[in-house]
Amino acid sequence: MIRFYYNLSPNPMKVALCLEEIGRAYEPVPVDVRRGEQFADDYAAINPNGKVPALVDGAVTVFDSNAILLHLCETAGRFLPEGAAARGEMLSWLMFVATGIGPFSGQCVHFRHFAPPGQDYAVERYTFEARRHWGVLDGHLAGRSYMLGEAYGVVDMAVWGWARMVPFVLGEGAFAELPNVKRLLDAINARPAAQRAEALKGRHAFKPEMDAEARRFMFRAVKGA
Ligand SMILES: N[C@@H](CCC(=O)N[C@@H](CS)C(=O)NCC(=O)O)C(=O)O
Repeated sequence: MIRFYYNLSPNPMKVALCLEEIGRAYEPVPVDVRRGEQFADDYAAINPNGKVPALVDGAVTVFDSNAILLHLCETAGRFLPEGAAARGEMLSWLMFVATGIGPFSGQCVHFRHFAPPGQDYAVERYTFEARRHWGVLDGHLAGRSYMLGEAYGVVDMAVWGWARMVPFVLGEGAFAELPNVKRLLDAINARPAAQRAEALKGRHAFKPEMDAEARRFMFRAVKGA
C-alpha cells in the first residue's frame, strides 16, 4: 500500500486530493514539522530535503508534491492530457505552480504572518510576486473551465492546494481580484475527492502552535545537507 507522508499544509494537501481522485489505497503517515519530525533519519532517507509531502509506492519513492502528482497520474493513466502539444502545456503550468505559485505564496505567508516585524521590503516583494503569479493564473483561466481547457486534471489539483490558502496568502478579499481562481476552487471543493482529502484534518493532532521550538526547526537543515 502507498505510504503518504503528510501534514495539512498546501503541498501535501494537493497530493491527498490526487490520491483520493485516483482511488488508490494509502496509509497517511503524519510528519509534524513543528516538532521536527521531518529531520528524523528514516524520513531523511525518504525525502533528503526534509519537507512534506513524500510518498513510497512499492519500490518507488517520490518527494516534492508536483513530482508526486505526476507519478500518481502517470501510474493511474488518468488526469493527464493527450498529445505532445497538450503535454507541453501541462508541464509548463505544472512547473509554473511548482516554481512560482508555491514558493512565492509560501514566502509571502512566512513574511506576512510568521517573521518578526520590520520586514517591509520582503513583505512587499513577496506579496507583489505572489499576487502577480495568481494574476497570471487567473488570466489564463478566463474562458476555460480548468487549467488545460475543459477537462479537470493534474494541474488543477496542483493549483487547488494553494488556492485554498489565497486569503491567508494575499489577504481577505483577495478573491475579488481573482474571480476565475475562485471559480476553479469552488468547482474542485465540490468534488467528493476534495472533501475526503480535507477530512484528513481529523486524523491526527498536529502541533498548532508556532512557538519557539517550531521556529527553531524552520532554521535547521537535514543532517549532512
Ligand atoms: N517543493 C516542495 C516544498 C515542500 C514544502 O515546502 N513543504 C512544507 C509544507 S507545505 C514543509 O515541509 N515545511 C516544513 C519545513 O519547512 O520545515 C513540494 O512541493 O513538495
